Amino acid sequence: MKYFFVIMSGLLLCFYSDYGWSATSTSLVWESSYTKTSPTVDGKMDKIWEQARPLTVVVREAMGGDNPTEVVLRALHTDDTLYVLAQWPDDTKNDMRDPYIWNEAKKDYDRPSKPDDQFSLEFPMTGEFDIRMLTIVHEYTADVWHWKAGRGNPVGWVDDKRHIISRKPIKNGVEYSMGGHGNVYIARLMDEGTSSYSLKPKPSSFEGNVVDSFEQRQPAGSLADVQGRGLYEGKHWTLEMSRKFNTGHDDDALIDPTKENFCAIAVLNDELYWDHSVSPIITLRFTGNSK
Ligand SMILES: [Ca+2]
Ligand SMILES: [Ca+2]
Ligand SMILES: [Ca+2]
Repeated sequence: MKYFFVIMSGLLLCFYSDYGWSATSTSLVWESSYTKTSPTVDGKMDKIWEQARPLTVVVREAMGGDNPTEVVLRALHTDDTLYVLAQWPDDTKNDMRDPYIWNEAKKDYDRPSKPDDQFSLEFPMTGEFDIRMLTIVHEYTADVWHWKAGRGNPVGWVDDKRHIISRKPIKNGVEYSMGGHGNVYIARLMDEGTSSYSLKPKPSSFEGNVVDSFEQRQPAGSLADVQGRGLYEGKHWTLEMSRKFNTGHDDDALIDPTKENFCAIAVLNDELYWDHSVSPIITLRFTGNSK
């Protein structure tokens, strides 16, 4: 399948290159504080989070750079695990993805596209990291922790994925035409294992006007590495996520607490696919390590 991005005008490419999103020019430093007491990953800000220094990061629409939104990040770590807390404003709580909607005239359910709120944290694995997936300049693979309010969230799991961005065709890659500037191939892969949700068959008779089309389950394998729970309160999402520095799975980035680690975040507020807001590259730095 080939997609054409009319919006990928020369103007937009100029905007990108002027914005200077490169790993060498990052000025955003996100400090993780060492803790012996782990926070509980439940979307509620534990007392222990007061030890973590907040960092405010502005995310903007990946296409066009509009709608600046402030996300407050905090990080804590134990000897082997990273905990992150993210808080961002959102006027609309969307915690159901593509539900079945009863159609009274048809006496049947429809399943129109309806987004759920999402957040992602990405770490580079190989190549030249860039938060923009639609890039003809950089090729890279990133580890992506992709939280979805309507899918893994009810059971406290985050989709653990990889994004592979290449200028050459790749397995499971979708080809994108960059409006005369060449092509880019993007694969968005789930880690090995079992995801925390699956598609539920359409109900054969009336079960309510809106019925969730996903059911949750216990994940397994490399898809059971990132825990996360978001809570919506006062027109904000508060999300806690955790993952071991080293999962032991080769489809995950290794986080080294003795070094600076590059990362970036993205927010999807009632948006689908390419509509999302991204941050500049952030430097995650670990302080107070006990060993
Ligand atoms: Ca908590
Ligand atoms: Ca929303
Ligand atoms: Ca994994």
